[in-house]
Amino acid sequence: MTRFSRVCVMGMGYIGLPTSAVFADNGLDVVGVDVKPAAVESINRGQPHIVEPELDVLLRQVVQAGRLRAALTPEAADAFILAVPTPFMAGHEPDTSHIEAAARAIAPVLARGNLVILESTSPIGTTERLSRWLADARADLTFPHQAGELSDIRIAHCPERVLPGHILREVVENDRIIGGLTRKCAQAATLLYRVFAKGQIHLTNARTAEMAKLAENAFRDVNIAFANELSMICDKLRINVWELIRLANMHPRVDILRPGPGVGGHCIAVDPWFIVAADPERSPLIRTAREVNEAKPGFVVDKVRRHAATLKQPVIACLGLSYKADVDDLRESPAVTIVEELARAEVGELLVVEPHVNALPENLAKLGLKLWDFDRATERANILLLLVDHASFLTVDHDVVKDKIVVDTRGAW
Ligand code: SAJ
Repeated sequence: MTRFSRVCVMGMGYIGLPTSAVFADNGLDVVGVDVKPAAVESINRGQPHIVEPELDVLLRQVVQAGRLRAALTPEAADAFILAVPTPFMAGHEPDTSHIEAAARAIAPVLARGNLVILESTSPIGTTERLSRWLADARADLTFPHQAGELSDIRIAHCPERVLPGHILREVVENDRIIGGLTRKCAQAATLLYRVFAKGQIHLTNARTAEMAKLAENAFRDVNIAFANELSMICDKLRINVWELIRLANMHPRVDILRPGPGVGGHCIAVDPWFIVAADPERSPLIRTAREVNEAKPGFVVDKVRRHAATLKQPVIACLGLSYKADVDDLRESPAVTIVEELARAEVGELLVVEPHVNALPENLAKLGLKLWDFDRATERANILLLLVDHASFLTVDHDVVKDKIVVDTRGAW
Protein backbone atom coordinates (compact mmCIF):
# COMPACT_ATOMS: atom_id res chain seq x y z
CA MET A 1 0.00 0.00 0.00
CA THR A 2 1.00 3.61 -0.55
CA ARG A 3 3.21 5.31 1.99
CA PHE A 4 2.49 8.94 2.61
CA SER A 5 5.24 11.50 2.67
CA ARG A 6 3.46 14.70 1.61
CA VAL A 7 0.05 15.96 2.70
CA CYS A 8 -1.86 19.01 1.51
CA VAL A 9 -4.43 20.30 4.01
CA MET A 10 -7.20 22.61 2.75
CA GLY A 11 -8.37 25.09 5.40
CA MET A 12 -6.09 26.35 8.18
CA GLY A 13 -8.75 26.80 10.85
CA TYR A 14 -9.24 25.23 14.29
CA ILE A 15 -9.00 21.72 12.82
CA GLY A 16 -6.79 22.06 9.73
CA LEU A 17 -3.94 23.93 11.41
CA PRO A 18 -3.47 21.68 14.47
CA THR A 19 -3.88 18.56 12.27
CA SER A 20 -1.21 19.89 9.88
CA ALA A 21 1.15 20.64 12.75
CA VAL A 22 0.72 17.14 14.17
CA PHE A 23 1.33 15.49 10.75
CA ALA A 24 4.45 17.64 10.34
CA ASP A 25 5.60 16.78 13.86
CA ASN A 26 5.35 13.10 12.86
CA GLY A 27 7.69 13.53 9.91
CA LEU A 28 5.41 14.30 6.97
CA ASP A 29 5.88 17.28 4.67
CA VAL A 30 2.77 19.41 4.94
CA VAL A 31 1.40 22.22 2.79
CA GLY A 32 -1.38 24.07 4.58
CA VAL A 33 -3.69 26.00 2.28
CA ASP A 34 -5.95 28.87 3.22
CA VAL A 35 -7.77 31.56 1.26
CA LYS A 36 -6.81 34.22 3.83
CA PRO A 37 -3.40 35.78 3.08
CA ALA A 38 -3.04 37.00 6.68
CA ALA A 39 -3.44 33.44 7.99
CA VAL A 40 -0.88 32.11 5.48
CA GLU A 41 1.67 34.80 6.39
CA SER A 42 1.20 34.26 10.10
CA ILE A 43 1.62 30.46 9.84
CA ASN A 44 4.77 30.90 7.74
CA ARG A 45 6.19 33.07 10.53
CA GLY A 46 5.50 30.15 12.87
CA GLN A 47 2.67 31.98 14.64
CA PRO A 48 -0.84 30.52 14.84
CA HIS A 49 -3.63 32.95 13.91
CA ILE A 50 -5.96 31.12 16.33
CA VAL A 51 -5.67 30.46 20.06
CA GLU A 52 -5.28 26.83 21.07
CA PRO A 53 -3.16 25.70 24.02
CA GLU A 54 0.40 24.57 23.05
CA LEU A 55 -0.20 25.10 19.33
CA ASP A 56 2.21 28.08 19.24
CA VAL A 57 5.17 26.02 20.44
CA LEU A 58 4.47 23.10 18.10
CA LEU A 59 3.84 25.32 15.08
CA ARG A 60 7.07 27.25 15.59
CA GLN A 61 9.01 23.97 15.75
CA VAL A 62 7.54 22.40 12.59
CA VAL A 63 7.76 25.62 10.55
CA GLN A 64 11.39 26.18 11.61
CA ALA A 65 12.17 22.55 10.73
CA GLY A 66 10.75 23.21 7.24
CA ARG A 67 8.10 20.49 7.66
CA LEU A 68 5.04 22.77 7.42
CA ARG A 69 4.53 25.59 4.98
CA ALA A 70 1.35 27.54 4.29
CA ALA A 71 0.22 28.65 0.83
CA LEU A 72 -2.76 30.22 -0.91
CA THR A 73 -3.14 27.44 -3.48
CA PRO A 74 -2.89 23.65 -3.23
CA GLU A 75 0.15 21.70 -4.38
CA ALA A 76 0.68 18.10 -5.47
CA ALA A 77 0.75 15.64 -2.57
CA ASP A 78 0.08 11.98 -1.69
CA ALA A 79 -2.98 12.86 0.38
CA PHE A 80 -5.35 15.81 0.59
CA ILE A 81 -7.39 16.67 3.67
CA LEU A 82 -10.36 19.01 3.43
CA ALA A 83 -10.95 20.84 6.71
CA VAL A 84 -13.04 23.78 5.55
CA PRO A 85 -16.14 25.23 7.24
CA THR A 86 -19.67 23.94 6.61
CA PRO A 87 -22.00 26.65 7.85
CA PHE A 88 -25.73 26.76 7.17
CA MET A 89 -27.66 29.10 4.92
CA ALA A 90 -31.06 30.74 5.36
CA GLY A 91 -33.61 28.16 6.54
CA HIS A 92 -30.83 26.13 8.22
CA GLU A 93 -29.94 24.36 4.97
CA PRO A 94 -26.30 23.18 5.04
CA ASP A 95 -23.87 25.16 2.90
CA THR A 96 -21.24 22.87 1.35
CA SER A 97 -19.87 25.50 -1.02
CA HIS A 98 -16.49 25.66 0.76
CA ILE A 99 -16.06 21.89 0.30
CA GLU A 100 -16.97 22.20 -3.36
CA ALA A 101 -14.52 25.09 -3.80
CA ALA A 102 -11.73 23.12 -2.08
CA ALA A 103 -12.48 20.11 -4.30
CA ARG A 104 -12.28 22.24 -7.43
CA ALA A 105 -9.03 23.77 -6.18
CA ILE A 106 -7.26 20.42 -5.59
CA ALA A 107 -8.60 18.77 -8.78
CA PRO A 108 -5.86 20.15 -11.10
CA VAL A 109 -3.03 18.79 -8.91
CA LEU A 110 -4.57 15.34 -8.20
CA ALA A 111 -2.63 12.34 -9.45
CA ARG A 112 -3.31 8.62 -9.69
CA GLY A 113 -2.97 6.89 -6.31
CA ASN A 114 -3.88 9.99 -4.27
CA LEU A 115 -6.10 9.85 -1.22
CA VAL A 116 -8.67 12.60 -0.57
CA ILE A 117 -10.14 12.92 2.92
CA LEU A 118 -13.10 15.00 3.97
CA GLU A 119 -12.74 16.01 7.64
CA SER A 120 -15.32 18.82 7.64
CA THR A 121 -18.60 18.00 9.35
CA SER A 122 -20.88 17.28 6.43
CA PRO A 123 -24.49 16.56 5.56
CA ILE A 124 -25.23 12.96 4.53
CA GLY A 125 -24.07 12.21 0.98
CA THR A 126 -21.36 14.91 0.82
CA THR A 127 -18.45 12.46 0.50
CA GLU A 128 -20.11 10.96 -2.56
CA ARG A 129 -20.78 14.43 -3.96
CA LEU A 130 -17.10 15.25 -3.39
CA SER A 131 -16.21 12.27 -5.57
CA ARG A 132 -18.49 13.62 -8.32
CA TRP A 133 -17.11 17.18 -8.10
CA LEU A 134 -13.59 15.83 -8.51
CA ALA A 135 -14.64 13.56 -11.38
CA ASP A 136 -16.30 16.53 -13.14
CA ALA A 137 -12.95 18.31 -13.17
CA ARG A 138 -10.73 15.30 -13.98
CA ALA A 139 -12.15 13.06 -16.73
CA ASP A 140 -8.69 11.49 -17.08
CA LEU A 141 -8.85 9.87 -13.61
CA THR A 142 -11.32 7.36 -12.13
CA PHE A 143 -13.11 7.90 -8.81
CA PRO A 144 -14.76 5.51 -6.32
CA HIS A 145 -18.37 6.33 -7.30
CA GLN A 146 -17.51 5.26 -10.87
CA ALA A 147 -14.85 2.56 -10.56
CA GLY A 148 -15.34 1.22 -7.00
CA GLU A 149 -12.27 -0.60 -5.66
CA LEU A 150 -10.40 -0.06 -8.93
CA SER A 151 -10.53 3.75 -8.71
CA ASP A 152 -7.40 5.84 -9.29
CA ILE A 153 -8.31 8.13 -6.40
CA ARG A 154 -9.36 6.96 -2.91
CA ILE A 155 -11.90 9.04 -0.99
CA ALA A 156 -13.00 8.81 2.67
CA HIS A 157 -14.80 10.82 5.33
CA CYS A 158 -12.93 11.05 8.64
CA PRO A 159 -14.90 13.48 10.77
CA GLU A 160 -12.86 15.46 13.28
CA ARG A 161 -14.07 15.02 16.87
CA VAL A 162 -11.61 17.09 18.88
CA LEU A 163 -12.65 19.44 21.65
CA PRO A 164 -11.44 23.04 21.20
CA GLY A 165 -9.12 23.83 24.10
CA HIS A 166 -7.79 20.23 24.10
CA ILE A 167 -7.20 19.74 20.38
CA LEU A 168 -3.55 18.67 20.40
CA ARG A 169 -4.21 15.94 22.95
CA GLU A 170 -7.54 14.76 21.54
CA VAL A 171 -6.42 14.68 17.91
CA VAL A 172 -3.85 12.05 18.89
CA GLU A 173 -5.75 10.16 21.58
CA ASN A 174 -9.40 10.09 20.43
CA ASP A 175 -10.83 7.13 18.56
CA ARG A 176 -11.53 7.91 14.91
CA ILE A 177 -14.32 6.87 12.60
CA ILE A 178 -13.25 6.39 9.01
CA GLY A 179 -15.96 6.10 6.40
CA GLY A 180 -14.63 5.01 3.02
CA LEU A 181 -16.50 5.26 -0.24
CA THR A 182 -15.05 1.76 -0.67
CA ARG A 183 -13.19 -0.55 1.70
CA LYS A 184 -9.85 0.25 0.07
CA CYS A 185 -10.57 3.96 0.51
CA ALA A 186 -11.10 3.39 4.26
CA GLN A 187 -7.93 1.30 4.49
CA ALA A 188 -5.85 3.98 2.75
CA ALA A 189 -7.20 6.61 5.15
CA THR A 190 -6.39 4.35 8.12
CA LEU A 191 -2.79 4.16 6.99
CA LEU A 192 -2.58 7.95 6.89
CA TYR A 193 -4.09 8.57 10.34
CA ARG A 194 -1.95 5.80 11.87
CA VAL A 195 0.95 8.24 11.35
CA PHE A 196 -0.11 9.93 14.60
CA ALA A 197 -3.44 8.55 15.89
CA LYS A 198 -3.13 6.53 19.10
CA GLY A 199 -6.86 5.92 19.58
CA GLN A 200 -8.70 3.09 17.88
CA ILE A 201 -9.75 3.49 14.27
CA HIS A 202 -13.19 2.19 13.34
CA LEU A 203 -14.01 1.58 9.69
CA THR A 204 -17.42 2.07 8.15
CA ASN A 205 -18.99 3.54 5.03
CA ALA A 206 -19.00 7.27 4.31
CA ARG A 207 -22.72 7.85 5.01
CA THR A 208 -22.52 6.23 8.44
CA ALA A 209 -19.42 8.27 9.29
CA GLU A 210 -21.20 11.47 8.21
CA MET A 211 -24.24 10.63 10.37
CA ALA A 212 -22.11 9.54 13.35
CA LYS A 213 -20.50 12.97 13.55
CA LEU A 214 -23.87 14.74 13.32
CA ALA A 215 -25.43 12.38 15.87
CA GLU A 216 -22.63 12.99 18.40
CA ASN A 217 -23.17 16.73 18.36
CA ALA A 218 -26.97 16.44 18.28
CA PHE A 219 -26.78 14.12 21.31
CA ARG A 220 -24.89 16.79 23.22
CA ASP A 221 -27.24 19.54 22.06
CA VAL A 222 -30.32 17.63 23.22
CA ASN A 223 -28.74 17.01 26.62
CA ILE A 224 -27.70 20.65 27.06
CA ALA A 225 -31.23 21.68 26.03
CA PHE A 226 -32.58 19.54 28.86
CA ALA A 227 -30.31 21.37 31.33
CA ASN A 228 -31.24 24.77 29.89
CA GLU A 229 -34.95 24.00 30.02
CA LEU A 230 -34.61 22.89 33.65
CA SER A 231 -32.77 26.13 34.48
CA MET A 232 -35.61 28.26 33.12
CA ILE A 233 -38.27 26.21 34.95
CA CYS A 234 -36.27 26.38 38.19
CA ASP A 235 -35.90 30.15 37.85
CA LYS A 236 -39.69 30.50 37.77
CA LEU A 237 -40.15 28.04 40.65
CA ARG A 238 -37.39 29.73 42.73
CA ILE A 239 -35.22 26.59 42.90
CA ASN A 240 -31.42 26.79 42.63
CA VAL A 241 -30.85 24.75 39.48
CA TRP A 242 -27.18 24.12 40.30
CA GLU A 243 -28.03 22.54 43.63
CA LEU A 244 -30.86 20.62 41.97
CA ILE A 245 -28.56 19.16 39.30
CA ARG A 246 -25.88 18.30 41.81
CA LEU A 247 -28.42 16.34 43.85
CA ALA A 248 -30.12 14.66 40.88
CA ASN A 249 -26.73 13.60 39.50
CA MET A 250 -26.10 11.58 42.64
CA HIS A 251 -28.48 9.03 41.12
CA PRO A 252 -26.31 6.35 39.49
CA ARG A 253 -28.03 6.63 36.11
CA VAL A 254 -28.55 10.41 35.91
CA ASP A 255 -25.98 12.77 34.46
CA ILE A 256 -27.52 16.16 33.69
CA LEU A 257 -25.23 18.60 31.88
CA ARG A 258 -24.70 22.23 32.85
CA PRO A 259 -27.11 25.01 31.91
CA GLY A 260 -25.54 28.11 30.40
CA PRO A 261 -26.40 31.28 28.47
CA GLY A 262 -27.10 29.17 25.36
CA VAL A 263 -25.09 26.89 23.11
CA GLY A 264 -22.39 28.33 20.90
CA GLY A 265 -19.47 27.34 18.75
CA HIS A 266 -19.37 26.22 15.21
CA CYS A 267 -20.36 22.61 15.88
CA ILE A 268 -23.12 21.86 18.33
CA ALA A 269 -25.14 24.96 17.42
CA VAL A 270 -24.94 24.06 13.71
CA ASP A 271 -24.70 20.31 13.10
CA PRO A 272 -28.11 19.21 14.48
CA TRP A 273 -29.72 21.34 11.76
CA PHE A 274 -28.06 19.12 9.13
CA ILE A 275 -30.06 16.17 10.50
CA VAL A 276 -33.25 18.24 10.65
CA ALA A 277 -32.71 19.44 7.06
CA ALA A 278 -32.26 15.82 5.91
CA ASP A 279 -35.53 14.61 7.48
CA PRO A 280 -37.61 17.40 9.01
CA GLU A 281 -40.64 15.20 9.70
CA ARG A 282 -38.81 12.65 11.81
CA SER A 283 -36.61 15.02 13.81
CA PRO A 284 -38.95 16.94 16.18
CA LEU A 285 -36.78 16.22 19.24
CA ILE A 286 -33.54 17.42 17.64
CA ARG A 287 -35.25 20.53 16.28
CA THR A 288 -36.92 21.37 19.60
CA ALA A 289 -33.60 21.00 21.45
CA ARG A 290 -32.08 23.52 19.05
CA GLU A 291 -35.00 25.87 19.64
CA VAL A 292 -34.73 25.56 23.43
CA ASN A 293 -31.00 26.34 23.29
CA GLU A 294 -31.54 29.21 20.89
CA ALA A 295 -34.15 30.70 23.23
CA LYS A 296 -31.80 30.77 26.21
CA PRO A 297 -29.98 34.04 25.35
CA GLY A 298 -33.35 35.83 25.19
CA PHE A 299 -34.19 34.49 28.64
CA VAL A 300 -30.90 35.91 30.00
CA VAL A 301 -31.54 39.29 28.35
CA ASP A 302 -35.00 39.48 29.98
CA LYS A 303 -33.55 38.64 33.36
CA VAL A 304 -30.92 41.39 33.13
CA ARG A 305 -33.51 43.82 31.83
CA ARG A 306 -35.75 43.19 34.86
CA HIS A 307 -32.83 43.74 37.25
CA ALA A 308 -31.76 46.89 35.42
CA ALA A 309 -35.27 48.31 35.71
CA THR A 310 -34.82 48.38 39.52
CA LEU A 311 -31.76 50.66 39.30
CA LYS A 312 -31.50 54.39 38.57
CA GLN A 313 -28.30 54.09 36.53
CA PRO A 314 -27.69 50.49 35.56
CA VAL A 315 -24.06 49.71 34.67
CA ILE A 316 -23.66 46.12 33.53
CA ALA A 317 -20.32 44.31 33.39
CA CYS A 318 -20.72 41.65 30.68
CA LEU A 319 -18.09 39.09 31.59
CA GLY A 320 -16.93 36.95 28.66
CA LEU A 321 -17.83 36.83 24.98
CA SER A 322 -16.39 33.53 23.75
CA TYR A 323 -18.64 30.53 23.24
CA LYS A 324 -17.10 28.67 26.16
CA ALA A 325 -14.39 29.00 28.81
CA ASP A 326 -10.74 29.73 28.02
CA VAL A 327 -11.00 29.93 24.21
CA ASP A 328 -10.93 33.00 21.93
CA ASP A 329 -13.61 31.65 19.57
CA LEU A 330 -16.64 33.95 19.30
CA ARG A 331 -18.45 31.97 16.59
CA GLU A 332 -22.17 31.52 17.30
CA SER A 333 -21.43 32.66 20.85
CA PRO A 334 -24.58 33.21 22.93
CA ALA A 335 -22.63 35.77 24.98
CA VAL A 336 -22.18 37.96 21.89
CA THR A 337 -25.92 37.69 21.11
CA ILE A 338 -26.82 38.65 24.68
CA VAL A 339 -24.51 41.68 24.75
CA GLU A 340 -25.78 42.85 21.36
CA GLU A 341 -29.42 42.55 22.45
CA LEU A 342 -28.75 44.39 25.74
CA ALA A 343 -27.05 47.19 23.80
CA ARG A 344 -29.84 47.48 21.24
CA ALA A 345 -32.46 47.54 24.00
CA GLU A 346 -30.45 50.29 25.77
CA VAL A 347 -30.78 48.46 29.05
CA GLY A 348 -27.93 50.44 30.64
CA GLU A 349 -24.24 51.20 30.27
CA LEU A 350 -22.40 48.05 29.17
CA LEU A 351 -18.78 47.26 30.08
CA VAL A 352 -17.64 44.31 27.97
CA VAL A 353 -14.83 42.10 29.27
CA GLU A 354 -13.11 39.42 27.15
CA PRO A 355 -9.47 38.83 28.02
CA HIS A 356 -8.95 36.44 25.07
CA VAL A 357 -9.49 39.00 22.28
CA ASN A 358 -7.83 42.32 21.43
CA ALA A 359 -10.82 43.87 19.69
CA LEU A 360 -14.58 43.58 19.85
CA PRO A 361 -16.42 41.90 16.97
CA GLU A 362 -17.74 44.41 14.47
CA ASN A 363 -21.41 44.08 15.43
CA LEU A 364 -20.58 45.14 19.01
CA ALA A 365 -17.99 47.80 18.12
CA LYS A 366 -20.56 49.42 15.82
CA LEU A 367 -22.90 49.83 18.78
CA GLY A 368 -20.26 51.97 20.49
CA LEU A 369 -19.23 49.27 23.01
CA LYS A 370 -15.66 49.05 24.33
CA LEU A 371 -13.49 46.31 25.82
CA TRP A 372 -12.85 46.69 29.55
CA ASP A 373 -10.41 45.19 31.96
CA PHE A 374 -12.04 42.70 34.41
CA ASP A 375 -11.10 44.53 37.64
CA ARG A 376 -12.15 47.98 36.44
CA ALA A 377 -15.42 46.72 34.99
CA THR A 378 -16.45 44.67 38.02
CA GLU A 379 -15.63 47.58 40.31
CA ARG A 380 -17.59 50.16 38.32
CA ALA A 381 -20.68 48.07 37.47
CA ASN A 382 -23.73 47.55 39.65
CA ILE A 383 -24.85 44.44 37.72
CA LEU A 384 -22.35 41.62 37.08
CA LEU A 385 -23.44 39.39 34.23
CA LEU A 386 -21.18 36.32 34.08
CA LEU A 387 -21.47 34.90 30.56
CA VAL A 388 -18.35 32.72 30.33
CA ASP A 389 -16.63 30.81 33.13
CA HIS A 390 -13.07 31.72 32.08
CA ALA A 391 -10.54 30.50 34.67
CA SER A 392 -9.40 34.12 35.19
CA PHE A 393 -12.93 35.14 36.27
CA LEU A 394 -13.32 32.48 38.93
CA THR A 395 -11.07 34.08 41.51
CA VAL A 396 -13.24 37.18 41.82
CA ASP A 397 -12.84 39.19 45.01
CA HIS A 398 -16.01 38.57 47.05
CA ASP A 399 -15.87 42.07 48.55
CA VAL A 400 -16.31 43.47 45.03
CA VAL A 401 -19.28 41.22 44.29
CA LYS A 402 -21.15 41.35 47.55
CA ASP A 403 -23.19 44.56 47.08
CA LYS A 404 -23.94 44.03 43.40
CA ILE A 405 -26.65 42.25 41.48
CA VAL A 406 -25.13 39.05 40.07
CA VAL A 407 -26.54 37.14 37.10
CA ASP A 408 -24.34 34.05 36.89
CA THR A 409 -25.37 32.15 33.76
CA ARG A 410 -22.73 29.44 34.31
CA GLY A 411 -23.14 28.72 38.01
CA ALA A 412 -19.46 29.50 38.39
CA TRP A 413 -19.57 31.86 41.36
N1 SAJ B 1 -22.27 23.78 27.01
C1 SAJ B 1 -23.22 23.99 28.00
N2 SAJ B 1 -23.36 23.05 28.96
C2 SAJ B 1 -22.62 21.91 29.01
C3 SAJ B 1 -21.66 21.70 28.00
C4 SAJ B 1 -21.50 22.64 27.01
O1 SAJ B 1 -23.90 25.01 27.99
O2 SAJ B 1 -22.81 21.13 29.95
C5 SAJ B 1 -22.10 24.76 25.94
C6 SAJ B 1 -20.72 25.40 25.91
O3 SAJ B 1 -20.63 26.49 26.79
C7 SAJ B 1 -20.62 25.83 24.47
C8 SAJ B 1 -21.35 24.71 23.74
O4 SAJ B 1 -22.19 24.10 24.71
O5 SAJ B 1 -21.29 27.06 24.23
C9 SAJ B 1 -20.47 23.66 23.10
O6 SAJ B 1 -19.34 23.38 23.90
P1 SAJ B 1 -18.70 21.93 24.08
O7 SAJ B 1 -17.51 22.10 24.91
O8 SAJ B 1 -19.72 20.96 24.55
O9 SAJ B 1 -18.35 21.45 22.59
P2 SAJ B 1 -17.55 22.14 21.37
O10 SAJ B 1 -18.55 22.81 20.49
O11 SAJ B 1 -16.40 22.95 21.81
O12 SAJ B 1 -17.00 20.81 20.65
C10 SAJ B 1 -17.93 19.83 20.21
C11 SAJ B 1 -17.47 18.46 20.73
N3 SAJ B 1 -18.53 17.51 20.50
C12 SAJ B 1 -18.99 16.70 21.49
O13 SAJ B 1 -18.58 16.75 22.62
C13 SAJ B 1 -20.03 15.69 21.12
C14 SAJ B 1 -16.18 18.06 20.02
O14 SAJ B 1 -15.80 16.74 20.40
C15 SAJ B 1 -16.37 18.13 18.51
O15 SAJ B 1 -15.18 17.78 17.81
C16 SAJ B 1 -16.73 19.55 18.14
O16 SAJ B 1 -17.98 19.87 18.79
C17 SAJ B 1 -16.88 19.67 16.64
O17 SAJ B 1 -15.97 20.22 16.01
O18 SAJ B 1 -17.87 19.16 16.09
